[in-house]
Amino acid sequence: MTHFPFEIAAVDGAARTGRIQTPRGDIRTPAFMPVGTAATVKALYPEQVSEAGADIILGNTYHLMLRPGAERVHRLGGLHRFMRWSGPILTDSGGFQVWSLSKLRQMSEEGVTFKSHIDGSAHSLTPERSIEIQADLLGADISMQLDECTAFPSPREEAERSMEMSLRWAKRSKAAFGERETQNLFGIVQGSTFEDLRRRSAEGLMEIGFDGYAIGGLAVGEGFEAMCEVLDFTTPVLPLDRPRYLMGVGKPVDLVESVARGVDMFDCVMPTRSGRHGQAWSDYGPVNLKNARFAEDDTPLNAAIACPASRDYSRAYIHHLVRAGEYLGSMLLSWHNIAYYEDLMARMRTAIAEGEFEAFRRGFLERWHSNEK
Ligand code: PRF
Repeated sequence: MTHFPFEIAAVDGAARTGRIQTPRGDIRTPAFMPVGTAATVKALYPEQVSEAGADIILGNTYHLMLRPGAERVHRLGGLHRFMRWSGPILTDSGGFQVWSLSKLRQMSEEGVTFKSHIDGSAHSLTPERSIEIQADLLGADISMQLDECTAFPSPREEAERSMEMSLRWAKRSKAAFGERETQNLFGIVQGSTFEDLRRRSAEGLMEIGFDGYAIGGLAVGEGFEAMCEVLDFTTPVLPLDRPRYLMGVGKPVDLVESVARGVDMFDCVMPTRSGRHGQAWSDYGPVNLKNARFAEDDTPLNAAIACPASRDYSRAYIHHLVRAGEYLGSMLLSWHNIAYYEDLMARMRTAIAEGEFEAFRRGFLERWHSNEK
């Protein structure tokens, strides 16, 4: 087995900081992965993403298999070369995106068939085909098993059936992946909000043996408290020495509370999507730059962040761009939001390394719940 080395430099409570060493560069953890769904972190150049502090980005099997097609990306040299991102890439397996985006999907033991949200054409994904797309054709550094994201709420019987099928798909994903020198494969824990199902899922995955363990099926409507509770009983079951990845999460406060519960990796469309919708993130929550109160605000979004979008442009200017529907408004806000998210991760890494994570967390929560912006 050739896990990427994961060196944990410091532990503070359940929180950990360290680095995952990949052939394409180190991933400092806790890590936030900007989402590059369609071979682009929307509205940003790869250089901006990297300079903002991202060590790794996420790509999507579902979108890339539909457009431009996984075989085409392969003929063009793989996803890294195609999009000019030389760092590590983690790809999601497609199950969740089929679930949330496609029309007329049909799940069976074999896999999932669905119609494209783009042109209605028919496609299918099996655990084996998802691995072929991710690892062989796109060339992902970290591939994810195909899973079924259980809807919330689900009756226990349904959550159990779904989790057991994801476990069988985990086994098939691992068999298809085989042993690889320079690529890793993560399993995905499901089981909805049921403690025994989450434990059974984690144990089943650990028996198969993965390079890292993701927690799926959260941030699907269960709410913040329930998500924290699931993390409370799920992360302690996972191996201490392998990365833990909470999929599709979240707001800054979700990241802080999840790191406190032992999560090492995150991805979310939040910073880029909300940037395109006129929002800027800070420790105090989101602010909408369209708001009239920014019309003559000559201060920057955040002078403490070493990113031009955060430091060198006034709120008044960004307010104007957003109001006028200018592309640059989306570009600057996406850039700032990625830099803010990466800065938040860097502050958490420092706090953990210094044994000050609880103080950081308290200070953060105070700012988050204050009414200042
Ligand atoms: N499974 C996969 N990708 C995901 C999820 C999941 O459960 C989620 C749930 N928040 C986001 N992305 N494969």
